[in-house]
Amino acid sequence: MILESLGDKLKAALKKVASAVFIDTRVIDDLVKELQRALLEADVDVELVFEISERIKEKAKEEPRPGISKKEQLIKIVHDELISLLGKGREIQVKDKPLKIMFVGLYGVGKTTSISKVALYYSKRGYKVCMLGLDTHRPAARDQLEQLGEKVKVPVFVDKQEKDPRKIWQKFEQEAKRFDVILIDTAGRHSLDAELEKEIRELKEKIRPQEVILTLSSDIGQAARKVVEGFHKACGTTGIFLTKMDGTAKAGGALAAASITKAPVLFIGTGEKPQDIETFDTTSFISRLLGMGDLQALLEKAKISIDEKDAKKLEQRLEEGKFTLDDLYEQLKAMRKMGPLSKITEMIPGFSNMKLPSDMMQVQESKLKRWGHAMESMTKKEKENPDTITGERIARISKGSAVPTSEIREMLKQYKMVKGFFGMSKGKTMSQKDLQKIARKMGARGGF
Ligand SMILES: Nc1nc2c(ncn2[C@@H]2O[C@H](COP(=O)(O)OP(=O)(O)OP(=O)(O)O)[C@@H](O)[C@H]2O)c(=O)[nH]1
Ligand SMILES: [Mg+2]
Repeated sequence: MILESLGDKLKAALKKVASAVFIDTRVIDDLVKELQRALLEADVDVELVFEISERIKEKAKEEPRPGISKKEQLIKIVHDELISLLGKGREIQVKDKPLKIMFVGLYGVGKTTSISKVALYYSKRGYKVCMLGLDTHRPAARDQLEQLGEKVKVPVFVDKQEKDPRKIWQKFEQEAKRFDVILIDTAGRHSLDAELEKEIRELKEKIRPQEVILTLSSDIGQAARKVVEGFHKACGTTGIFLTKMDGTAKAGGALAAASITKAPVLFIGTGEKPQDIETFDTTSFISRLLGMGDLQALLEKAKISIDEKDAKKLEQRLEEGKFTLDDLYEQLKAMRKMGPLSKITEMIPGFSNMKLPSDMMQVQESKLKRWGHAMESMTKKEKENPDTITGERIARISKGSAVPTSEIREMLKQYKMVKGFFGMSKGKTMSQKDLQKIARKMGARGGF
């Protein structure tokens, strides 16, 4: 897939959001950081990356609409911001015939090749298409266009003697009117210098095309902004043909720069052959890039295993220092559904960089069941304040539930441990040492 590595990085960042237990500023900051790294690696303009980061942080502060979880809201914000980063695409309609499309761009970016691709695209759709060669700068340009015309079976108009492209247009203007779509090839330069600017401006005035398409090579990277802005200023580009998408991981720069001038990417070139053309639809491109299908599934799964409201409640209880045996039990049940705690702690903000032994907090299903039974034999007060459970009470509970006293003691120890564990980590990052201490204690008891 195009921009595979950018896609992978964005997907990974969003998956973390989807599986996070709480969405707090740390999750948001981490997400933004990862997004920045991924976009910069794909060569998106630094300023644009900064803008998108700020907007995501700002929007993430808003309360989600009813029925939408904080997670879904955050993923939607990223999705929408990426779409706005690339700009809304559009389809060129062949309305007023002939539709004149003039192609401009620097040397060797793929103008002539792209014209033959667009020619094939429209002729396949039943339109009468012709190509007109106005690149008088490079001697071989007109031959190249003729050859491409033969390949895609579209008539080509060229004049190999005439040096002034405006005169060539004059000569073929009448004849070209018989066609639905006229595709006009112009000359490139190494940079958008005064000479090129003058040439395309004069041509545009003379031809009055409905569309002026800037052909841009997708490996242009950070330089894209300057080129896009320059051409837009010189000749009011209406859209972009992005070439060579097959050959670069850095296309993010060119893609994102397109939105700067509101001249969207209309087509992308994905190879050297005339059929290597795709129309560009921002929404579906972004959905593909982010793997929205996968993400949706992940969100669903996360919803089943841990209810966000419950998670919030738990967070609050922990903050207030109220953590009951019921809470422990519910958490352990939820964790069983989601997988080992070490996996889950990766998703909890603040715990993400802690390395837990993989079997820590793994409670066997059967043991968890017995703990449940023991809890049924406890009073509400006991569950809310397990520290008050003395040896005598343990014996009573054991009798009532048929759970051995040793297991009840173990459960109470676990409770203390988890309470301490969360209490310690809330609001500050635990050191690796703290953690190892706890892990050793827990591991030694072999419980969860
Ligand atoms: N891989 C790949 N190569 C492409 C693509 N588009 C164009 N090319 C190649 O890029 C090279 C330059 O293409 P041209 O169409 O001659 O470029 P141009 O902008 O017309 O060049 P000048 O007229 O000299 O300014 C050729 O070798 C094309 O085959 C694309 O989408 N993918
Ligand atoms: Mg050319």
